[in-house]
This record gives sequence, C-alpha cells and structure tokens, in this order.
Amino acid sequence: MRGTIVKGIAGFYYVKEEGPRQAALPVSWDKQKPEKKAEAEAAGRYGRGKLQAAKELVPGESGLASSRTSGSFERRIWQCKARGLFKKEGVTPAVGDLVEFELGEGQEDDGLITEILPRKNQFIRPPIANVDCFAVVMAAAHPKPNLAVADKFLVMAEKSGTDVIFCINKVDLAKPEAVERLMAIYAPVYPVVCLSGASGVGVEELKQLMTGKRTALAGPSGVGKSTLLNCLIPGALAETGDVSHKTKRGKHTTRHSELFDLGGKTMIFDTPGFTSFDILEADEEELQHLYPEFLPYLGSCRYDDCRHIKEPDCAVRRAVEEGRICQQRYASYASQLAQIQEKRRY
Ligand SMILES: Nc1nc2c(ncn2[C@@H]2O[C@H](COP(=O)(O)OP(=O)(O)OP(=O)(O)O)[C@@H](O)[C@H]2O)c(=O)[nH]1
Ligand SMILES: [Mg+2]
Ligand SMILES: [Zn+2]
Repeated sequence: MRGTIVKGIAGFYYVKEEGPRQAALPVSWDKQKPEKKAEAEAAGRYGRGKLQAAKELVPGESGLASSRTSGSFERRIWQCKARGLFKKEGVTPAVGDLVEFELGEGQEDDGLITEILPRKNQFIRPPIANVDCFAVVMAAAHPKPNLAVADKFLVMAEKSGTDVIFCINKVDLAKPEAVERLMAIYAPVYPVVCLSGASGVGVEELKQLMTGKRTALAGPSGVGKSTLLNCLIPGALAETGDVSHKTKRGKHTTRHSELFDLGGKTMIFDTPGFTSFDILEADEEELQHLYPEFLPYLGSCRYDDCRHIKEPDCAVRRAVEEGRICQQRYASYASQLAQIQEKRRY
C-alpha cells in the first residue's frame, strides 16, 4: 500500500493511505468503548494492522455514530514502524514522506514501512519532507518578532526553492506601527499576509495562497502557528499554548510535526517552534543568492567575488544606501555571512 506520513512519534509513523476515501473511522480508536469497537469490526470498518484514527477525521465530532450520520469520508491512517534496514542505511522517515507500507497479520500488529519514495526536498528543522511552500509566521507582538530567525527560515526556503508566504500574526495585539514595520521589510520581497488567529482576520487570504500546495507553518514558539492551523482547518484541533509572561516566549506546545489535509491537494504542516537555530546550511558564496532582492545587483559590483561588506564600488551596498534594498535585510545578510565565516574558521 502507498501513503503519506502525517505524523511520527517515538518510533511510530502514522501513514494516511492513498486511494479513494472510506467511511470515517471512530475518533481516537484506542479510547473507544468495546461495544463500539465490536460494531466497527462487524461493519468491516478496519482492516488488519492496528488502526489509529486521526483526530482530523471527523471534525468536531466523535464516535462511529456521528461519523456515519455526518456521511464523512476520509482516507484511513495506519500506525506503522519503519523497516529495520532504514536505520542501518541512516535513513529516517519524515512527516510528508510518501511511502510504501505493508500491514501485519493481526489486529494489534503495526504496519511496516518498506520504502520511502524519492523526496522533492527534506528539512532538518523542522523535520519534514516534500514541502512546496513555507509560511514563515511571526507575531507582530507577544512574542516580539525575531527577524534573525525569520531570515534564517527565508534563506532555508530560498535554498530549497520552495515558495514563501510571510505571515504577520496577532495583528489584534500589536500597534499598527509594529505591523507596518514588518510590512516595510518583507512586502517588497515576499507575499505578506496580516493575520489574527484570534479573530480570523486574513485567514481566507492565507488559504487562497496555500491552495493546491503543501505548506509548512514555520516560526518561533508562541507566534500562533497551531492557532492559525485551527482557523484554516477547524477540525484539526491542534493543541495551542499561551506565551509565558515571564520569559515572553512560547512554551513549545507543539512537539511533533504533523501534516493536515485541507481538501483538494492542499495540505498544511504544523511544526514545533524554536527560537534560534545555528545551522545555516548556506555557504559563503551562495548566501547572496538567497536574498531575492539582491539578485538584480549581483554581477554589477567591481569585484566578481564581492561579498558586499567592505569592498569598494559595491552595487548591493549602493542599493542599500539608495533605499532600494531594505537596511534591515542587508544587516541580516551581513550577520549571517559573518556567522558562516566564523563557523568555517573552526
Ligand atoms: N491575541 C492573539 N493571540 C493569539 C493569536 N494567535 C495565537 N494567539 C495565542 O498565542 C498563543 C500561542 O499560540 P500557539 O498557536 O500555541 O503558537 P505556536 O506557534 O503553535 O507555538 P508552538 O507550538 O509552541 O511552536 C496562544 O495562547 C494563542 O491563543 C492572535 O492572532 N491574536
Ligand atoms: Mg504549535
Ligand atoms: Zn558587492
């Protein structure tokens, strides 16, 4: 059988099978009453292998009866382990992977992932694969926007050639100036959506931009990624947590990446937030190409190997001075370049 890994926890992978949709499974199978289980078995509602009904199957409802009456049809999700050989080969299945899997003999057996199909791309932070687009989420306030982290996500997205949507969330909490500042920096380079996961402002616009793609919500903890996911897919019921008043940071509520279905070909990854990441997988020469607004000027500097820092007659710095490249983004480039050079020294 073929399917997509939608979640992975502690050595288990939850694989959503491909193919026609089937009658929805009971929510949280393991918690079902025995008589309901018996009923489902009698109805032939699950096959071999241990079934894990995902919570998104029947939005906002629970139990078999409701899934029947709601007439909801979904693809089944199977709990699987990975073939032992993957480990030997140093391969780890990732959320978003398209896989081949087999089901065990008994009801309680886990399925077995036997093959991972070639990936379009793969990321370490967050650990996901086959991403078409990154929605980089920053809160305009609470927590304060961390532009260094935003620019690292953007560089990562550019390097892998994925699309980008820049999301400014919590506009209901922030002063208009804070939102405008972020707009001024990012709107010249990327599509920007102003959002409030609290009131739903901007969610339709974001949904439009995500249509037909697999988009990963990425950004620091507490910016509202899971809240946005719940707005986009009301049945997703992703867990959300508040922002600590003491540290002014999120509480790392989402611990595992998970892939949700919005219908059609639209899928959304919710990912755990983190506030800093040191691995910037670009090299010194490459970095300048990962700032799209630099591209028109590359090749016009006096030196071919110009890094746009101190070199004379530099077209990029001229563009910064003349306001054609945002000062903040240039500073971020310079800081990332310094980090890459520093790392190379060791
Ligand atoms: N006022 C306001 N609060 C929001 C908004 N979006 C999210 N929140 C709140 O911000 C807090 C953090 O939201 P989450 O959705 O858990 O954030 P997250 O980005 O998923 O965080 P991690 O899972 O830790 O990475 C919660 O208390 C949300 O209710 C918004 O647009 N406005
Ligand atoms: Mg979350
Ligand atoms: Zn230059």
